[in-house]
Amino acid sequence: MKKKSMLYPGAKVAVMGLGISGRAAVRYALRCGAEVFVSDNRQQEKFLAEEGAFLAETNVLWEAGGHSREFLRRAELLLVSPGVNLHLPLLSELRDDGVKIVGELAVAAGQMDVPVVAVTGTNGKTTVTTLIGEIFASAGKRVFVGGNIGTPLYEYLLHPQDYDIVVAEVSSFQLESAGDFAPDVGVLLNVSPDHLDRHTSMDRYVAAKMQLFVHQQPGSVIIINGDDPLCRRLPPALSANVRTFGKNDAPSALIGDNRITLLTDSTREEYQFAEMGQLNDITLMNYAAAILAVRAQGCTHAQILAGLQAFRPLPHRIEFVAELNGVSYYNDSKATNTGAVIGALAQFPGNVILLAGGRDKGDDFRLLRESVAAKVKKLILFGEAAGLLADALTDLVEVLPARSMDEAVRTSAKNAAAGDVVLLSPACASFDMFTSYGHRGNEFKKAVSALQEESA
Ligand code: UMA
Repeated sequence: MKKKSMLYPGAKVAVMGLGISGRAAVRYALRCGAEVFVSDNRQQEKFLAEEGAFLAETNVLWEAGGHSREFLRRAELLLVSPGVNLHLPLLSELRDDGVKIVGELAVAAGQMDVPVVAVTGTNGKTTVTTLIGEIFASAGKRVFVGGNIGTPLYEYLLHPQDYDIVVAEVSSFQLESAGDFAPDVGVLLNVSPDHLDRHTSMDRYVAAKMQLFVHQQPGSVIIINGDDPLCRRLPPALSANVRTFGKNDAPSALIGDNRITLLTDSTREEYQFAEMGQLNDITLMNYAAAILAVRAQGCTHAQILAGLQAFRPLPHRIEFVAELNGVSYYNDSKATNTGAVIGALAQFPGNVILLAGGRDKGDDFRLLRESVAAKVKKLILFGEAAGLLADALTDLVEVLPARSMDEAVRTSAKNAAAGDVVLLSPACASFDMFTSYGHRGNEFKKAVSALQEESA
């Protein structure tokens, strides 16, 4: 049942951040008849043309170059973008002024009268969200796929009549300001250190992830990775309707050799993937989570298999790029934390030349030591975090520096022998040298193509 909306005609609503989420928040708040004003900490000269045009078109009051208490305290409700750190002192002052501070999940909570499946986790969120969306679509449902994946939930709220079901990717940033957001099905894929520069400790990061479950209603479903000790840290009050996936401790979805078996007290349902080639464990774990989620919403075995078969893996995730002189090149640019790199290295038998580096997010690179010692023969480092990575790993493996992606790829080619794997799996954010992880992965692919052309 729908709750009363936080946004109503005449409400004074401020929006912090004029990015993708903030602009959608403004559109939704205006649609609700609110009086809207916007605050962004970038200087006005740095606004993109589309952002300037948006401000002109919506004709909202705005401030740039910082957030001021005077401007924002006039609001009764402040909608924060995910990138806004909720521990900013200004936000405490505004709370003291009586301003209610929430994010997009809190606004959407209680406003969605269709089933909601929400997916979080350190790695794999976008893949599993996309996959769940595709299975629902192949089962004939009109599905809204949004959240951290790129389309804010405000866009759903603007056109709710168009959809039968919502699948939301949700980040730890969004969960910190989620209010009583309560999905019908909540999926937690895995938890390993990430974004610790913002969350400041693992306990806080895990607590943010657990927010996905704390307001769920009786009958809602919790799906977690049963092999991940941090996912198993579910508060005891949340133990009803938990389904697990993994290899150990009798999970609800058991990962086998290129197959997944769903097990209940009375039934056994097999999903075999022989015709899709040999799937690695990361893919099987993602598939298992997605199967449990769509099964909880009534999809049949046949619909699920059809959706899985139609699904194409997303780029930049252990993506095979080329083989050149017997050396295989893989682009795993989406690996922006140590957990993702450990998962990627586990997929190769050894002889890996690893390309890593970028902007540090507070990760402890010593977590890579065991995997690097076991699998990596040379380490090529670039970007701001190259020194930190070298400090953590230099006694284990030869380290070579690179100033650009092109140089990193050329150095790896010079140092590789037939049978080796060259893997870009950076363990860091991309923003020191690239505009996004996609840009970084594309530059890697370009550099590999250049080598191919030269060798041809
Ligand atoms: N800003 C402020 N004050 C602040 C911080 C930021 O004014 O204190 C302003 C910036 O100047 C900029 C705007 O806010 O104008 C950017 O807002 P934002 O960082 O929240 O980014 P959006 O463009 O709104 O995109 C956000 C998510 N970004 C982040 O979580 C950092 C996107 O996830 C998401 O796709 C989008 O909303 C739609 O929901 C991106 C991401 O990197 C992909 N997510 C992280 C991840 O996946 O690991 C969590």
